[in-house]
Amino acid sequence: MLKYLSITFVLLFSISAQAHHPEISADAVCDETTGEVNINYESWTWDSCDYYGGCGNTRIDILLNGVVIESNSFSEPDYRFSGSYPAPVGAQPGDSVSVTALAVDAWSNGTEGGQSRSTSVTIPDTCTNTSGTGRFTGGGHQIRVDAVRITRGFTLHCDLLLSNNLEINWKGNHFHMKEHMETVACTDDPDIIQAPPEAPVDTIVGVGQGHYNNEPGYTIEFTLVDAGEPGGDDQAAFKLYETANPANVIMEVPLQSITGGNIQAHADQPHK
Ligand SMILES: [Ca+2]
Ligand SMILES: [Ca+2]
Repeated sequence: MLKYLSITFVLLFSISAQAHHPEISADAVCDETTGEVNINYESWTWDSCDYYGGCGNTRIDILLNGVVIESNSFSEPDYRFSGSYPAPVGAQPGDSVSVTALAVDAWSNGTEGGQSRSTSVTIPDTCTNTSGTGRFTGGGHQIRVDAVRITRGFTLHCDLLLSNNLEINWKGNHFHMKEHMETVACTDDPDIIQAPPEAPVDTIVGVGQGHYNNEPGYTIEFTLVDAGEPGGDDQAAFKLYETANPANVIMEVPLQSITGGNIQAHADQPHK
């Protein structure tokens, strides 16, 4: 009898190991007063607490288009939480935005984390976001990552209202961003210490268009992370492709530590 019970226990435990995951629902809602789009989400534990006993989790990340924007936990009494976050700046009506809940920590019964569930929302016809908080600059020396250099210093604002500059050189090639199209996210990860200086954000993920070797019609996707001073922990990623033919990738550098220079996040500054 004891053996039978322990086998049953092992069986139940292995089922729960496969079964644990967060659930997610989300809506994109236009605030008619501010004209801004917010993404309202709710996440809850899939687990039946009575049955599996592992419904708690101390860290559930919420991601928009793959970028962590907030973290919370599943805890008593209802093992769920909800929140609201501005939709990506520059996203157009009809664009789809993915919303993901990811279990980062282990579940309360010891089951490892890593499970995720996603849904998507559509930017409404009635409004789009144009304002964001914070900006990023490259100070001091040229920023290097892999064989790619950001030259002339750059300025990238989280919103699309102010002037931006991004110029990249690699292996004799040149890209100059002419228009910052979309800020997918400007976020502050509590695990990343961006100071000095104090700044409300540490990561920018954006999309722009510009000239590749003086020819128009190219799109750049970029990620820049400020992880403090001097700059050795800062990270960058780039992907440059033909706008009309995204499969034609001209240059791609996955997210990695920069090997020279310094990325700095800042608070907004009154614009002249
Ligand atoms: Ca941070
Ligand atoms: Ca830095």
